[in-house]
Amino acid sequence: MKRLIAVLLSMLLLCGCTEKPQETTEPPMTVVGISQVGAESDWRVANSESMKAAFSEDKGYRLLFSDARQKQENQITAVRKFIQQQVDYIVLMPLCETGWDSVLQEAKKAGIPVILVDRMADVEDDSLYAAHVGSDFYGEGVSAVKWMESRYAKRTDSIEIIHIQGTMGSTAQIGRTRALEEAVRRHPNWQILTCLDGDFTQAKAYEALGDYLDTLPNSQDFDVVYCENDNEAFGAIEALREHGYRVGTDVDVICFDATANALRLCGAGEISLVVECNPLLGPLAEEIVRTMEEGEVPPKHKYIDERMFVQANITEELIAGREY
Ligand code: GZL
Ligand code: ZN
Repeated sequence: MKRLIAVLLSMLLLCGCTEKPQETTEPPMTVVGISQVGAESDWRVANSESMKAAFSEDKGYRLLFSDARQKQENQITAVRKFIQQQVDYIVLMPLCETGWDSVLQEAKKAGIPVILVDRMADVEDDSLYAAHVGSDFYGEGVSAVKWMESRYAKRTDSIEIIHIQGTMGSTAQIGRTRALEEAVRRHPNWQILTCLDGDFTQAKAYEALGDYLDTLPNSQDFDVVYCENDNEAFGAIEALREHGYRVGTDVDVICFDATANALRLCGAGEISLVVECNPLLGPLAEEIVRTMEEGEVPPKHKYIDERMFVQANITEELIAGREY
């Protein structure tokens, strides 16, 4: 009899049917589709890293990440793919402001909330996105021209400015350009010598400024190169040097983002002013998703605080202490 019980027990143990079946207690993953502009600048690389860290698996997210290589049509294709994949949320860093209405209508029809990060999308109906988190690009430009006003306050001769713009039609370019153009209208002795398209990249800024400097009579003086991001400043400095200009002495280079390399060049006196544009937007975007997961309504717009740097307030410790 004992043997029978022993055999029965071992059979029970073997089929494991003595334990309760393991219920999977993990909540389902939240699937997030992210459409990123590209990898055109140090800022963009830091922004991508921040987004990937915020929407990580251990926080309960399955992340679908698409790099559009700076083409809006690639972003639209990616958003359509996310809709087909029925993701829970779409996070879009829009390359430029226009051209989003129809694809965001499709997302709305599919019941998928869209969160705009960094730049803005200019849509007829702002119910096409649930929330936006980014920078006040016009405010960044105003900070830069305020610094120029104090720097050149005593000058009565003309202040010649070379303007290298970022990706045309992007909110960052629109805001930073508007601030400069308004200031030039305010100051009769300020003059924009030329406006070049740097597309937020080092290579384009180097090429565009180099070509322009080739057309100038030897050592024509000008006062400022207003670069709409750090990487354009890196390219501009190369071109200025190759044309015999002493950067920081003959000409002031101004830029936006405040990545580590730009801060180092500013600390060395090569870049005169760096206006911060914070790429660490991942946690703020994730907070929006979490708010919506909890059935709450997130604020429509959230702007991240930013500051300015000149050589006097830059130290190695400051640079070492920053996340990008
Ligand atoms: C600004 C961002 C801009 C950065 C550039 O928030 O959109 O795009 O200033 C980046 O470096 O390419
Ligand atoms: Zn001058």
